[in-house]
Amino acid sequence: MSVDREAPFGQRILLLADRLAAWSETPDGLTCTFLSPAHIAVANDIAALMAATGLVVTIDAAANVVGRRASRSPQAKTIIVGSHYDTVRNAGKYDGRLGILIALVIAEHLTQNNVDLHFDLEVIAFSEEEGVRFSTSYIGSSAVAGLFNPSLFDRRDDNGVSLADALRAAGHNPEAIVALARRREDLAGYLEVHIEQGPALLAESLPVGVVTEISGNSRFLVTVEGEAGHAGTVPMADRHDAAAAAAEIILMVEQRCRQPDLLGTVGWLSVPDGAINLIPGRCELSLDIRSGNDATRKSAVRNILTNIAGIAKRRGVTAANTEVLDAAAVPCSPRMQEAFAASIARAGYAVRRLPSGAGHDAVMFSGLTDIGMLFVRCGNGGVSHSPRESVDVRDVDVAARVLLDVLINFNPA
Ligand code: HGY
Ligand code: MN
Ligand code: MN
Repeated sequence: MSVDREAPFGQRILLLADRLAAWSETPDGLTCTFLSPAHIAVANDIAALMAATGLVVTIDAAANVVGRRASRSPQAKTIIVGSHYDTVRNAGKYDGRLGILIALVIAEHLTQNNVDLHFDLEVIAFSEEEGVRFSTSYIGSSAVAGLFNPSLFDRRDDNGVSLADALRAAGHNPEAIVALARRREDLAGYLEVHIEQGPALLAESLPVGVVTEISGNSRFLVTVEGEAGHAGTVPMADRHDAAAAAAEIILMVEQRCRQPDLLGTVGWLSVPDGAINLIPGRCELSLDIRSGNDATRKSAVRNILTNIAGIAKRRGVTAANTEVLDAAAVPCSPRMQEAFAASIARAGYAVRRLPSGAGHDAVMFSGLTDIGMLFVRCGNGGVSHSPRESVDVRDVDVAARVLLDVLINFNPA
């Protein structure tokens, strides 16, 4: 294939994204969840790609793929550039992976041109950010940031497999995860390039943007227990229908979150062992509440949990809530925002700063080092978490050049 002289980095990166997207748990579409065979295959493929670019590669105990490029400076600090390689179900090809591949191609370019950055560079493909298989996000990045919670080892997937057993089955030692934590004093920063997953850059015809902050996110698993019964014999007034209660909960969440800077979503709903002629005795659902303002988010969570209890009481069912994520809103560091803004300006583009409604691995590093994120314009109205996710090769090339410029101009002191 001829090199796209207009966008050589972009072209190579999108070809690699296609290559990684070939590994999926489903015959149609892209699903790549934590430690599935497809997930393990992608990790091995990323490791091979990293090694081919000259990075020194390890797959760590949390299944992160880590490629290191040492500086010639003694006692050099490290800049981590990363994102995640797991996906949601029926995903797009670029969420997470684009950031890994941009970092990988730029590391390759630096090595090919014998550039010493005066800091060590770690390109990290994080293993689990979406929280699909074990309903817990950031397994990979929390391990590297020293925030992994060992109580998660007992968390079980839909097949009853524990996280610890899944790690062991994939050849990892769960007890080694704690040692993955990076030390504050060794880091000079964390950078992540990610698709915007929204319409702002598209609406303003901009290829890239500087992320100012990442929204806070509360997530719960809710189990509603009612009373199963025959659909043909139990009078409506005598029912304790778990699914009908869940339906009222969903509409209440939607109503409560209809205000500025607040989002509420019930992403999945399940009636275990349901049947067409059976009154649902049990219904399981997820809650995802987000805001850039933590007080707004916490207030909404309190109201929603109180309202769930009220709905349950009135309907004669029980509702049990398990919190699976409580991530505060985090700012991107002014230093890293300025680094990206200066590089975007040097590249000749307007500098647009925007918040992220989506969560990212960067959240895990916000208490440890300066974090910065660069968004890349999405097509198809900005859609993401969908096979319709799309990026333009020239925008990807711009993003790669901006990252290269940030790294070359970064003073780790
Ligand atoms: O849900 C999120 O914000 C991210 O895609 N994990
Ligand atoms: Mn995602
Ligand atoms: Mn993502």
